Amino acid sequence: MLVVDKSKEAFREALKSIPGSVNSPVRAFGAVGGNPLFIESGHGCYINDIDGNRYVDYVLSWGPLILGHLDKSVVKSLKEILKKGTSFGAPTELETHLAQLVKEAMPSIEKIRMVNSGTEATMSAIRLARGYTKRDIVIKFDGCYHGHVDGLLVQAGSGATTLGVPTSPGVPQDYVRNTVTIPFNNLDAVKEVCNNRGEEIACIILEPVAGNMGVIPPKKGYLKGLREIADKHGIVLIFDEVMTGFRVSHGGVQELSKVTPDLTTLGKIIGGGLPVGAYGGKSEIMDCISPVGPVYQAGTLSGNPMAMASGIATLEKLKKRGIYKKLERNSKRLAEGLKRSADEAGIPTYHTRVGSMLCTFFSEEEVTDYESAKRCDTKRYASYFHGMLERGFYFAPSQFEAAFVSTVHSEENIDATIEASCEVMKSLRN
Ligand code: KE4
Repeated sequence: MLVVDKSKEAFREALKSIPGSVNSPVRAFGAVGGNPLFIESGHGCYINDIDGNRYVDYVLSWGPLILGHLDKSVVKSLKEILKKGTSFGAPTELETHLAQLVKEAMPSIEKIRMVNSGTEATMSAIRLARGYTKRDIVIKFDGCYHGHVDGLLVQAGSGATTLGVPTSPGVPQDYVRNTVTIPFNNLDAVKEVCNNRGEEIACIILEPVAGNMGVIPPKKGYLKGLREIADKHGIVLIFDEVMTGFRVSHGGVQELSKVTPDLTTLGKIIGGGLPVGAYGGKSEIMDCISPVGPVYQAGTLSGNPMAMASGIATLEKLKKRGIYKKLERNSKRLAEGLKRSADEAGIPTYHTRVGSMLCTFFSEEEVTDYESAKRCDTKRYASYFHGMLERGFYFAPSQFEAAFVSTVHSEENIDATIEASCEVMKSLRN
């Protein structure tokens, strides 16, 4: 049994000042029960809670820490920057450097604007697509999550689904009347909407590999089909690669699928653990953004030196030969082992993986969209989560999230995870 007395005390103390003791809802353990662990530190693939328990971390701050905690080159870069200052509210060459690293990896991005979160990135990209096309309608997909943008909090995934509020109160009907939501992986439904209203539609935004209803890859031909529909109707195709960018491969899903979006949104890994988001794409579209064009967007700390330095150190390291090969090898080893642990225990599960993001759905059926994801046995997921936690393995406290592998998870870490999973899966047999 985990001793978490200090976390319990910290939870009680935090509740007096912070709603649910958390600054982001999905951290609250709402879907799995119990109180959140309060974390003291992280190093490599481990995190330590304030009670001194150590866990192998598969959340990695929800994706950013692909190099693990306290990567040496990230820490070194931050120390260097700290000698010069933290923020100037004026351009620095660091911003240009990070922009160039992103463009190298994703050639579809000719121009890019830094912001401070994935939410800001998607919010800005939507406004830009509307300004560029002079159209209002946005198509999104059930279960995809693009941050807490008012107009996109409709049938949203991640924390919204975890907490059972996929369409949030407080968002006026007026804000969502221009948002059309369509089931993920259903190309015919997109065709139908676009054939009827194509000339009103500003953009289609999606997670090209969904990671906020668990991990759900696109069906064969789906992304290519969306590209063709967007071209036919003059619609801006936005790949929200906040999670998948530099995660599923160096160039993200657009590299793996060879399908090119018009705009891409990024976050997480490009900040290496500091707050960053970005949106970018064709110059013709990006030049509509102020101060070049009329579409307004701004941010006090956008492109700040600390976040840029952390992102540069991370992306420079990710250019190293073989780093994604090793990540692929270890992620495959983990995914196959977790599947084996469930099969041997006779527990029905459905496993997905793209690169180093993966998911164990507690489901007897294939999970290909939001409806099938929502039919998962979330109670059984909660039991699995706690069983793994007690054995020192920290997975996402929700069935509707991804597990992430870092470059510093060793084969030993992975084999120990699989061994623990075998025990926990057996314990789930009724
Ligand atoms: P942020 O505003 O949280 O930086 O990014 C929003 C966002 C946008 N697009 C995608 C594809 C995302 O996955 C996210 C954020 N992901 C969640 C994890 N599922 C962040 C965790 C949280 O909300 O605390």
